[in-house]
Amino acid sequence: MPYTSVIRREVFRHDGISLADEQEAVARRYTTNPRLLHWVHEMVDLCTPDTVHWCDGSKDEYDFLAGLMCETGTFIRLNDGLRPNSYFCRSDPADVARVEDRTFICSYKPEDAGPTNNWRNPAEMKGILHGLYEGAMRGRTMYVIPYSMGPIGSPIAKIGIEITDSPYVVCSMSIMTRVGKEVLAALGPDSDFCRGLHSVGMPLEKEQPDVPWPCNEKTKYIVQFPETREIMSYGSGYGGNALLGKKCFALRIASAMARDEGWLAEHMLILKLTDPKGESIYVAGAFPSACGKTNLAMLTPTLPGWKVETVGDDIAWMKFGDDGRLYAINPEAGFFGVAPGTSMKSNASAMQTITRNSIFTNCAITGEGDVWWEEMSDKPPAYLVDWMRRPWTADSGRKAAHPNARFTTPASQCPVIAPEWQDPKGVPISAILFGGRRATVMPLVNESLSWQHGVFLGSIMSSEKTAAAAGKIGVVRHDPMAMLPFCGYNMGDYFSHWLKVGGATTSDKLPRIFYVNWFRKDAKGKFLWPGYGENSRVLKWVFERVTGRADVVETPIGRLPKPAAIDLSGLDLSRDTLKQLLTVDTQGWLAEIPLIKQHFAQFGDHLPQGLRDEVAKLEAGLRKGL
Ligand code: GTP
Ligand code: SPV
Ligand code: MN
Repeated sequence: MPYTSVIRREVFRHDGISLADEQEAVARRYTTNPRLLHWVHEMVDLCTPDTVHWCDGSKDEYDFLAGLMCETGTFIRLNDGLRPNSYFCRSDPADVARVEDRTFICSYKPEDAGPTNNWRNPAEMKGILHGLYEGAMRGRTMYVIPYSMGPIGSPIAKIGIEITDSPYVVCSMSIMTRVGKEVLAALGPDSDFCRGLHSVGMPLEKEQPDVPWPCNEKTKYIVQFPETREIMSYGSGYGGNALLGKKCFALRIASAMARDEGWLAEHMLILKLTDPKGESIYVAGAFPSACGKTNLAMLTPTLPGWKVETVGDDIAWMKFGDDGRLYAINPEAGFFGVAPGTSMKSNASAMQTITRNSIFTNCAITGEGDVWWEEMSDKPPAYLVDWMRRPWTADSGRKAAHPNARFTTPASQCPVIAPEWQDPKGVPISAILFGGRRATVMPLVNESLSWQHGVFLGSIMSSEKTAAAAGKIGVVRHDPMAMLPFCGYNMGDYFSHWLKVGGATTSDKLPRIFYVNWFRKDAKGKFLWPGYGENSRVLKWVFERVTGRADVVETPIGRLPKPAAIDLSGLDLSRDTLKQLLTVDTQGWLAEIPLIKQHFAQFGDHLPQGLRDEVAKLEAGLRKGL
């Protein structure tokens, strides 16, 4: 077997040394970093895999593992004439999304995890997990994945090592991050890294056949240790549960690093917006899972002459530059995007990105060997096999793709990727958008009155739950800055950190903060705003605000555009509807006040006074308007 060193278990077991000489020699071919060698040794001892494979991130390696998965039934190679070098994959129906109730933050003190996270004592949790990991990789290969979040060598980038027993994770990580020998070279002999251990939690006994999607149906743990920058994930192979660079490292662990080091790790898209004269600004946007980041990041403007290019679609790491402005990098190298709803009409750039070299998970497969999902085309193909491996036709009365079906695709293939998307110094951010999925109350767009007020608007964000996480969908919950499932420390301290960041530079250098809502509905449940490419009309207003040109109405909730300031040219939307989208629903906002107070109360002393002041100001302002 190429690329893989075989551990001779007998030698390995009885001679008392933790790793066979052969294995040691192989490991040293990749790195001399003693911390890394030691940790891999320890994990081999604990998980007892049959073989160890050090990933080099090469195309050969990817092809080899994809081929292996085709043999085991995990992957089906799609028709090369239709979608070259792409694979179709279906998960176990018990493993389809992030599991928030099985996600833990294990800080030494419970108050450092805060009221919105599941806390466990780190030593106790490690005890439980060690029990589970013991022999967990029996019959499997252990893959060691060196990866960089951010362009290798960027001062904002960070290195992680993921150990996993899932070849699906290896292939996905090589699309989503920068993997390979260059990362180990950048790590060098002395540096430290974020440790991530992942197992699907399904060891194989002798002669036991494997299944297409191994996982542990009953037991799942997604665990972060923010103080020691460690991640341990057990039992799931899906998305953010298993691709540890993404939510576990780039958000939960990195948010704690950012707090310590004075920067921001956020659940944000990054886009470049260019006006018809060729002037550009960069905008970041935090919307909860499955609430439109990928769509906005790749938007095709309906306004002539305007251009949107993509820097990132899910995560932003932002640090101050020497000029006092916030610079953002996209720590990822690929998109793990929601498939259902993606079409040439809604997101042509995403459709063009996924034409090749992509992995499709929990979509449906056509008779021709291509993928399909709801709304990909007006008319579904005559015959499909759905994500549950059942025959499917339009009158089956169920969805062909799982609502959290996803594509995994290289960012470099995106036709509107910004040329500077890999610039190691990042791009300067002029505006930050916050927004959730709200059928009522929240207007189409609203600019904050100050940084503190903007942080307040972010802190009271609420949204209907989507299929990106397991559990009931549609329930409105507070999801501050779209970070509820991703903040690795006390959310009250996180608010303070945001306020502190605002105090670290002059206000003219700070991004302006806006709150947007594409999801307002009328009495019949129809979206009031057309969304997608039409959101360019709102981006135009944001651009004009940042460059000091658009008129506003000052209200207690913030600065709203004068209705005439939103460019509706060429759009069939009545001024009446626009008025509805842009008025302050005073009664609706007043009804939110007790909910905001209740939401804030959970943080106790950790809630910064600045945000308390903002609720009081908002309430007084609304009452005055009655
Ligand atoms: P994660 O990858 O889970 O973090 O999600 P995301 O924020 O990138 O969400 P994405 O852009 O994939 O959008 C998810 C869903 O929102 C899809 O079903 C889209 O069709 C829908 N959506 C996106 N933009 C709009 C919009 O402007 N209006 C409406 N009505 N729906 C939208
Ligand atoms: C999200 O849920 O916000 C995602 C998908 O981006 S996952 O990587 O599974 O977390
Ligand atoms: Mn996300």
